[in-house]
Amino acid sequence: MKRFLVALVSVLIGAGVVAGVAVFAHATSGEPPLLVAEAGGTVDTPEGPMNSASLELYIYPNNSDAVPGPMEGVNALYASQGWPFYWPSTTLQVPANSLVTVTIYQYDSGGRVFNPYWAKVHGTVDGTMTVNGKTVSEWDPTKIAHTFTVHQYPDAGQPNLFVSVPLPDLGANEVGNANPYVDNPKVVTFTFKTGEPGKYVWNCEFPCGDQYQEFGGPMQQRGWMSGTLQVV
Ligand SMILES: [Cu+2]
Repeated sequence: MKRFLVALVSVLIGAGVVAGVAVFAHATSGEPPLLVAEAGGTVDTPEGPMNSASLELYIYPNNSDAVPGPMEGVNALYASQGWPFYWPSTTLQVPANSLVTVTIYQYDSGGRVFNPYWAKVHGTVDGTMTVNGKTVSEWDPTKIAHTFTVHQYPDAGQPNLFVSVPLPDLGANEVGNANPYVDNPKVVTFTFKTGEPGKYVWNCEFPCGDQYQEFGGPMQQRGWMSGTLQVV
């Protein structure tokens, strides 16, 4: 009986450690809550009718009383860093086999993107986006704030999905520091097609962080300038 109790206790301790590690890992991963695209109606396309959905995202230059920024897990530790971030979440879900329209309200300043490839629009319907209502396929590489760039895992056996749009900057003197920051953000819209379900990652390819080549800080911390895109 004693041996049984010792075994039972050690199993319980083991389970407790596993549960503790799981809770700790979740707390430190800082994955923001899931943001599900809003379903739209059926749209006629050259390939026939398709479902549609839409997502709205905001990019703020820093957090504020009105917009606290990502606070999940370890992200709360970075709340005072003044990092730029996507809002309200970087954990995105969109429907499969659909036309997904994303609108991004961009409130941050920027500068030159190292690689002009990221100043061009890739992977959207017609290869275009709109900026404040005007249709374009690229932007001045010296006036980029961030990018929204969807990749897939290198070894993923799922449909290819690559979408990247440059997000135009505001002039440094145009950027406010309190919500709503400024009255005239750059408003970017673009539409892409999803295929069968898959799990993708997305990030910003404009080095808006710190440390090595400005690719540290918010660039490498989930919840700020990178996240996941689930196609379901
Ligand atoms: Cu960025």
